Amino acid sequence: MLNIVLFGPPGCGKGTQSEKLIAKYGLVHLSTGDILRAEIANQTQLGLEAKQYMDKGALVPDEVVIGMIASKIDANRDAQGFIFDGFPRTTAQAAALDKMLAERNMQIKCMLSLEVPKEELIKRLLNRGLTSGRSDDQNPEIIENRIKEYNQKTAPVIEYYKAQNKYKPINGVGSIEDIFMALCQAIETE
Ligand code: B4P
Repeated sequence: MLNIVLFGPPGCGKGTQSEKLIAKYGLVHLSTGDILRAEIANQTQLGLEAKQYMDKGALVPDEVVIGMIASKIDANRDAQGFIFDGFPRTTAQAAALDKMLAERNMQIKCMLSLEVPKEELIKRLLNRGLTSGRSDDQNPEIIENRIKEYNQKTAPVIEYYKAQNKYKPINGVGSIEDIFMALCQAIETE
């Protein structure tokens, strides 16, 4: 089973590259951002709570996000593997994911970390904001806050996977195709 964490700051290309990896390896896509946006669109209790954080560019509380993931894994028990996109975003989420997977005799194979400089992230997100309709992509201050949240709370997750020898940095600047090839190579040279 091929279980991959696709990691990196907001706008680094996680969603973009996930689509291509899914098509190539037949994996199930678990994007916490997409799940949360669907909850908001359906105006569920969870969505209403998450929206307050997402609109500010803050992370949604761990217990809310962790609770969403186990049920998604269980709904896809015959999957060939999963891409975890945008999850884990804190070390508490990373530890919870390991526990959840171990209980199901599964584990993470590697963490692919897309590395992109801040100025490029801001440019990409503002550009996506022109068409995405996402309020968190349209305001430079909110984007700054998302990057700050990443640096403070999410970047430490790298150390968690480094300690397990699963961290693989990938240059996230360049053509989408070249970056995809680098990701595939990292997966296949395991
Ligand atoms: P996410 O939905 O995960 O969104 P993201 O990080 O903004 O985007 P992603 O990284 O997937 O976008 P991509 O680069 O592909 O999170 C949104 C919010 O949800 C968070 O702020 C948080 O509030 C909440 N949340 C989600 N998960 C959570 C968790 N686990 N815990 C707590 N809170 C959570 O695309 C960006 C743009 O770049 C696109 O326009 C794309 O076309 C472009 N692009 C991609 N690759 C490119 C390249 N190589 N060159 C040029 N442009 C490129």
